[in-house]
Amino acid sequence: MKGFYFITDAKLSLAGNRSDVRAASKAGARIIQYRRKEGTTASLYEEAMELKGLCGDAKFIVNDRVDIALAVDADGVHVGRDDLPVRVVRQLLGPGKIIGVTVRDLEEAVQAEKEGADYLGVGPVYRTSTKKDAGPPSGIQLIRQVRSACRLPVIAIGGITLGNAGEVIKAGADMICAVSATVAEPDVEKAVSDFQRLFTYY
Ligand code: TZP
Ligand code: MG
Repeated sequence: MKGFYFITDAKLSLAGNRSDVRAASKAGARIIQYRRKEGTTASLYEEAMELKGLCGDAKFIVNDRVDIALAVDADGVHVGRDDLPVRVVRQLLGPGKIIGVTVRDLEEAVQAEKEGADYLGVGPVYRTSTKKDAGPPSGIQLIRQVRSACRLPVIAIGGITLGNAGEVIKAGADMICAVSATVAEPDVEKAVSDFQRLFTYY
């Protein structure tokens, strides 16, 4: 799959998750991830249920929380090193669901592929202040390395803007994810459309 991967961020958002998800879906985002680090399980469940209904043709992925993904019958889950291991997530979700894994180096990428991930979230490619513990930037070199060593779709994340997204796609990213460059923009639909359009050029 090629195109834009949207992630919610209620803290950075100007218009709120609901409005952002509607805008991202309208602009043609291929995947929409519900990412929320705070709040009760009840409120996460309720919001996930609502957002899933606004995704249209985009796949709906829940960050971290396998229980919420199962509860709302999401298309998949995105996990990182602080979350359940991929093989356990697979046991819980079954074969038909999407499991995305955050990887920060080539070794983690190869490992995640072996364990049965469906796509690799690679980064942070550039410096980012959106995720405080994202680690040091990898640069586009890591995108190239993962692209040539792994067969899974590569989703680039971290500090990506309209200005640098082209070189990230050229380095081999199948999808681009940009949080602050979309949710913190006054016109989220336009911002996502602009990213999505890059895939017709590169
Ligand atoms: N994972 C790695 S970097 C990141 C996440 C969730 C945040 C990316 O945000 P931004 O604003 O696009 O740099
Ligand atoms: Mg996580």
